[in-house]
Formats: sequence, C-alpha cells, structure tokens
Amino acid sequence: TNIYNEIIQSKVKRQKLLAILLDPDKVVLENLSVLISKINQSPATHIFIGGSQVTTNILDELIVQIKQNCDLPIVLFPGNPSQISDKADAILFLSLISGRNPDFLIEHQVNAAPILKKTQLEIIPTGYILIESGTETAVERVSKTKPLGRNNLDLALATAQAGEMLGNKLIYLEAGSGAKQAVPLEMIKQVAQNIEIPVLVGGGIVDLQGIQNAYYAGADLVIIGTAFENNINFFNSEMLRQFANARVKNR
Ligand code: 1GP
Repeated sequence: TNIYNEIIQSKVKRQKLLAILLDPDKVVLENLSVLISKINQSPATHIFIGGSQVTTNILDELIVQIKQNCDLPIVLFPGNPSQISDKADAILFLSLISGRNPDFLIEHQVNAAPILKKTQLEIIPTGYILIESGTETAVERVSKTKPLGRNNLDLALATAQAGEMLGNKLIYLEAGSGAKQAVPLEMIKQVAQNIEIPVLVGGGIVDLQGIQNAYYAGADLVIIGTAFENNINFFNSEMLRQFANARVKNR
C-alpha cells in the first residue's frame, strides 16, 4: 500500500489522522510489548520514528519488533541521514524550510539519497516548518536555525506555499518536541486553508482538546510524542470514545 495516497484519501474523506512519535533513544526494548499494546489500543493511525539526535543503533531491531505485533504503517521522521532503516515503510524526506541552514535544506538530503536508493522506502518529500514555541527546542538547537515567529502568519503561509510549489507533498508545522506552546491555531488555519497538500501539526500537544483544536483548525494529521512518552495511558477510554465518535461522524 502507498502511505501517501492513504493520507490523501483520508484528507478527502475528512478523516483525521494521528501519529505516535517514538524516539528510539527513549524506547526501552524490554518494555516494548506493553508499549505496543497501548499503541494498538489507541486511536493512532501511524507510528513515526525519529528524534533530533538519535544515538542508538536499535532502530532496525525496534522496527522489526513493532511490526511483529502492530499493523500501523511505520514512517521514519529522521533528524539526520544516520536514522534510515529499510525496515520501515516510508520516510518523511524533510527539508527545514523555515530555516536558512543549507545543511538542513539540502546537504543531509544529498547524503541520504544514495542510502535511500538502496531501500524500498516510500519517500515522502515534506516541507518542515519550525514555529517559535516559548523556549529553545531541540530542533532549533540541533539545526541551528531560527523558528518562525508565532505571530507572523504571512511568513508561515508564504513558507508553506513555497514548500508546496517546490514539490513537497506534505507540510509539517512543528513547535518542537516538548514545546511549551503548540503551533498557534490561527497559523494552522491560515496555512491549511491556502495550500492543497496535507498539513501535519506537532509539538507541545498534550491533551485531547489540543488534538481536536488542531484538527478543527485544519490539521490533517497530529503528532503526539512527549505526552504519550510520559504517560502510556495517555490514550484513555474517554479519548478513544471521542475519536470513535468523530470517525463515525466523518463517514
Ligand atoms: C516533535 O512534533 C513532534 O517533533 C511531537 O512533539 O513530543 O511535543 O508531542 P511532542
């Protein structure tokens, strides 16, 4: 199956998507079976794997083990080319278009291309836009780029539109993992209403309300990392009920 086409299909049907982000540096393989059962009970539609500075070499092993017990598509969300595994299904081929650091605009991509050519991974070019979120985040530190101002809706939109015109298939609005403030809803709205491609939103979303607000503003897919990492019971029965209702309504 083609993961990108499924995202497009969902967008057409207005079915909202949810990705759980796993940082391979923080996952303990011994606890993986519990984690996977929680993911299977959650409303998640995708698993994203990555982090801005993954140092571990368990990536292949982690993906193989998840795949044994979970049917969700696994999408790499890499901080750099060392985070590629052909065991995954797809990769967000990111370009950090909010920044002006050539390493994250093209250098890493050039280094990754020959490695990716040897895999069967579905490549999904993604315009990655970092938004100011209160304090310095890991993405900002590692990429040495400045995020876009929270109130600069025009610049966020122009950046997303340029990303779309350059041929990216997704736009990812990122506040940064563990962000104090999530991407402003007004900004999600502005971008989602004025581009055709799906909009992903993540960083600092910590509750059901935050997820719903992002959807309502126009996000097609929301990414949850830290909130689930801190509490594997994050997707409780109330959350499941709400998601089940929303999905029925959208049919
Ligand atoms: C980070 O957007 C993701 O790249 C998720 O962020 O860890 O804050 O959920 P959180």
